[in-house]
Amino acid sequence: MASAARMSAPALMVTLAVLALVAGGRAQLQYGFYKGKCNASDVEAVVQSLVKARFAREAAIVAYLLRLQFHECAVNGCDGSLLIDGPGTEKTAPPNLSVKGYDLIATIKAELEKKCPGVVSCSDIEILATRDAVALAGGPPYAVRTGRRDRRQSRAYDVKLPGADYTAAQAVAYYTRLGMNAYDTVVLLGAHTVGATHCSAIKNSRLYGYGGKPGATDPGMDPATASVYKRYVCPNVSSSDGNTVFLDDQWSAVKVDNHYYRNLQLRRGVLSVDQNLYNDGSTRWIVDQLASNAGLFQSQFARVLVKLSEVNVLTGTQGEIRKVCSKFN
Ligand code: HEM
Ligand SMILES: *[C@@H]1O[C@H](CO)[C@@H](O)[C@H](O)[C@H]1NC(C)=O
Ligand SMILES: *[C@@H]1O[C@H](CO)[C@@H](O)[C@H](O)[C@H]1NC(C)=O
Ligand SMILES: CC(=O)N[C@H]1CO[C@H](CO)[C@@H](O)[C@@H]1O
Repeated sequence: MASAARMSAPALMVTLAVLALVAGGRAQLQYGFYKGKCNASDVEAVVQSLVKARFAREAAIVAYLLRLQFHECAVNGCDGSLLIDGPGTEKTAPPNLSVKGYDLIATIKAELEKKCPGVVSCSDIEILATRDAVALAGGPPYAVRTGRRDRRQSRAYDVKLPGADYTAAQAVAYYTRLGMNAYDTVVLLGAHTVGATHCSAIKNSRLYGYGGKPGATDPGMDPATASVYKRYVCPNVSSSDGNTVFLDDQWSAVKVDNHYYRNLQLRRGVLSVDQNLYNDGSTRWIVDQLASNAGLFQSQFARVLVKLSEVNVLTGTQGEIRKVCSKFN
């Protein structure tokens, strides 16, 4: 083929049109996909107003939605399959048992079905709602492309999510399969700037049985922090298993900021996987860079959330637009 530089303008346009047709075999996501498709309603504005109302009542919704987007997109792509109810669906897999926010997605869907039935996919609602919650929580505003469709399949045995005790190398390897690199991985884990876990996630592995040794505390945890956890938050009794442990400091638990990385520098990461990003020399520089530059974290966080939101999506005539997010049509 002649190079574009040597082509006449009409020849170039024909060439571009042919290329567009070839690419069009698989429909693409696009900005403002729903513009003009929902009668007089602005779909993105409807989503945003419902997220805003929920955020005002419960700011932790930002954590629920971020985790929901992660669990959705990491398993067969951002396809709404996490939302399906019933025996053996993705939702029933152990890591999903503590995912929350399904009710908000259902509320948004119901509202949009009233305005334009069968138009807006559940997978797009998940991505738009997360985007809106992140901005409300002080995170970066960012544009997302839409036009995702919902998969007609959801299987618990497809769910392979990373472990809380992963090394940095294991975490990076996990995200490499999703098209991410080490830098992206460290930025993605920055989602742990919001939300919480439970004592059961750290008692045995970090506070009372590190390395399989009874009574051992993870030496990689700042001793003062470990002692606060042991004394006040997660005492060594089984009744503390369900106690809340904020992944970032309590005051920052619903704020999307780079404080998480500063905590890692102080060896106050909560999950082993968090602290490992700093302990490992191959990712430590990324933690240091994000910790010292709040603006950089904001722009990078937006970038990786967009990247995550486009993993293995269905478009065009693939899948379906569900009527109810928890059920196939
Ligand atoms: C190696 C990767 C990751 C591991 C091992 C991991 C693990 C965990 C664990 C164990 C919890 C606590 C769950 C509980 O106790 O109920 C948690 C919570 C959370 N995760 Fe992750 N996670 C990872 C990556 C991500 C990513 C990529 C995101 C989002 C982009 C994310 C967002 C969240 C949020 C927001 C919470 C708090 C949820 C809440 O407060 O309800 N995580 N994660
Ligand atoms: C517009 O609203 C009406 C009434 O809800 C509905 O029947 C129709 O399908 C809507 N149009 C579109 C494009 O969704
Ligand atoms: C924690 O409790 C268990 C069971 O009661 C006990 O065997 C163990 O020694 C305790 N560990 C520490 C570090 O206190
Ligand atoms: C939040 C949620 O829907 N959790 C569900 C996960 O799966 C179990 C087992 O099917 C359900 O009981 C939970 O309600």
